[in-house]
Amino acid sequence: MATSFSIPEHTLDRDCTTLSRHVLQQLHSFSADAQDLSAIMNRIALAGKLIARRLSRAGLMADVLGFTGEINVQGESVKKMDVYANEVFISVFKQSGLVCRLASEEMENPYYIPENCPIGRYTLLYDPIDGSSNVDINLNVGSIFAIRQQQGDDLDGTASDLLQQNGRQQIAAGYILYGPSTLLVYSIGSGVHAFILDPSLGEFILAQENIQIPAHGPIYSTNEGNFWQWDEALRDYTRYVHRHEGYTSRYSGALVGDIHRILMQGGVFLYPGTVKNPEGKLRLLYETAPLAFLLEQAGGKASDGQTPLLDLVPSKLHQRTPLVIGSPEDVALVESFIQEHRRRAETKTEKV
Ligand code: AHM
Ligand code: MG
Repeated sequence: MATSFSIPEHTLDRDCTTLSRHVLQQLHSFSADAQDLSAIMNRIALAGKLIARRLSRAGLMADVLGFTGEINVQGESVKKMDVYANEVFISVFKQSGLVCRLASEEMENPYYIPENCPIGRYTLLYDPIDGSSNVDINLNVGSIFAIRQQQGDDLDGTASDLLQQNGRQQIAAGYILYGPSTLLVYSIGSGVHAFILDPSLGEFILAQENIQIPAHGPIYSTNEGNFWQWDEALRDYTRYVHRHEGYTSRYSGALVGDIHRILMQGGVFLYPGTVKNPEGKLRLLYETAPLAFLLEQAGGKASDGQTPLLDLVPSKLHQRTPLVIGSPEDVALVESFIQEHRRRAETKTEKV
């Protein structure tokens, strides 16, 4: 007997839109390059699933939480989850034949795929667990990633080609947010798309396509405990938002969650230089450049306060940079305070 019940076609279509299928659709191609990119995204997704699984049981298992007792190349105490997540990315890519090297916040030098393993043309740059101070208290953390193509031979094994490229040479970038659900947001240069991990399927399923950041938003997100260490321009901006209606402060201490909120609701995230760290805290190659690539794809803006972030060329692998990122109008407002202070400083110097 015929039934009038029908499942809306778009619901099933969306449920079947997995990450790897989406990448191929975005590239409008089944070429070898497209297949490679799709496979890389699939491996990143696998790393995300493994990390999400461990995080979800962290408090129940021995030896997951807390510090290893070691200090990393950044001079920071290493957490057990940092080491685990770093190893997960290496492990999922080692035999893949997709990348030639991986560079991360947790390794002083890039990891080169051993010669007895298949070697690809791409480089994966990543921060395996960003905001790891949140891990032990069961709050959100994230992984950040970018894909670049190796330029030249890198025969001396110093990855010097990475120090000649600006952020516009990224092929893809994104993050995985480990929150109430696990969310993967990525761009391959044609919009920004979000996927949610469906634990019953073990797949990232399309949740939102072509995300656009609002031109202006109410949120400013920054560690105001550093106020005393900031330039006067940043202090003036902070005073401005304190004295005007319509602003609200949100800061979790984990970049991925804070940026995701701004991507969805609008506003600005700031991590400026401080007295202790004039270049700020965040690293260019695997934190700020991937996020800048992503937010620009969503219609946002990112800079170090003066120069567009994607124009910066690193001088070392773990280079840090100040970060102003978010809705275009809000980033422009912060930059206007910085420009005004520069103009005043220059006029003063001319008069002397
Ligand atoms: P991490 O990569 O060592 O975790 O450091 C990066 C994190 C960001 O997620 C966050 O925005 C920032 O450090 C918070 O720093 P602070 O505690 O100085 O506000
Ligand atoms: Mg980090």
